[in-house]
Amino acid sequence: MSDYDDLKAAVQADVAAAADADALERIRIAELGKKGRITGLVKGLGALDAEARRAAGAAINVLKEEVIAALEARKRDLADAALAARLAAERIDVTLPARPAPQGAIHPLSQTVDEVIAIFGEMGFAVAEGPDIETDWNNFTALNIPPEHPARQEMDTFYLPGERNGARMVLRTHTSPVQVRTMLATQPPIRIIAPGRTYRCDSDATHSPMFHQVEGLIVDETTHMGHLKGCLIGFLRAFFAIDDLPVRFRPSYFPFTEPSAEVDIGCSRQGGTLKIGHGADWLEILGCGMVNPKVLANCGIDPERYQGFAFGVGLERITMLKYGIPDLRTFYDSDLRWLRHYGFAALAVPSVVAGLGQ
Ligand code: 2NL
Repeated sequence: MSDYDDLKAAVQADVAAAADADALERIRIAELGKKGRITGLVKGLGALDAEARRAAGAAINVLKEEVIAALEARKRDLADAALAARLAAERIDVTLPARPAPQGAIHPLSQTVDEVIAIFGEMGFAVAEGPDIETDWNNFTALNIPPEHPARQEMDTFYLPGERNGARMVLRTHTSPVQVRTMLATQPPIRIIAPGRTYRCDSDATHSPMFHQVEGLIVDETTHMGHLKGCLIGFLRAFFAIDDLPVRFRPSYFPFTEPSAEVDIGCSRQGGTLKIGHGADWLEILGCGMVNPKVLANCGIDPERYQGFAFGVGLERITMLKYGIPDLRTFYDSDLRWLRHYGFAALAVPSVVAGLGQ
């Protein structure tokens, strides 16, 4: 037993009741600070004789150590309790499903371009590209389209103001000028498709001033109309994924091809709904022909030695037919709900071998 047991018990009770680190610090100052109770006891030792001072000093030192130990133990307990409370409150449920990341989608027109490239790529066609702003010569003159031709009128073609290097500039009305550039730059054999944006001064429910086209061109020494027919029948059957799709070639006229043809696919319109692939009706789908020898000559290719075929397809039209998109104008609205509905998964890259769509 020591003379300080009561004091020790009182301090221990205070320590046990301290709710936080601040309360503990207040106790430390009250007991061990400069004016603290235990500090006062040490100061009082001087008044005692040597014998009593030694005994009391030892007892006060023991008391001091015990109070310090009690303060530190309580401090540790409070810190442990605070940590335990945080761990409980911030516990992560690792079994919850991950938050979905925002997903993009491939625009149906991009999907169609990729499919068309996959089909013609398999047949050995390379992809060629060129500028949207073209010379009047590349877009019209080289293609044997005379100055008085209706396509050249302001109401059909967007002409740019002024001239560039003495040439009148237009927004290309088809992607043929890409093929003209290819013929001017390289000698046959040529086997290319030219997908891209095209422009015509026309805007209603079925015409947009900006639209998309794929043109194709083969030039070689022995290319003939049989190649043209086999190539386009193969393309249409692969694109619409109908092995026995009926295809019909109808005589037509384009200044840049001779002979020229329009191509129809079999369909039915029974009950007011269009169904591709069977039935008694026909649906016009593209234009084609043997490249006019004048066009070859204009582009620096000897028409006595070389001949070829060309075709042009509207991409919006075949996309609407294949994927059942009823309104042309929705292609350019940038409506995310529309894109999520009609769009395609980014990783489902079309390939003829792995399957084109979806
Ligand atoms: C259509 C018709 C066609 C071509 C485009 C072409 C290009 C060159 C030479 C000859 Cl460089 N022809 N292109 C030929 C026939 C038809 O498009 O109705 N397209 C939607």
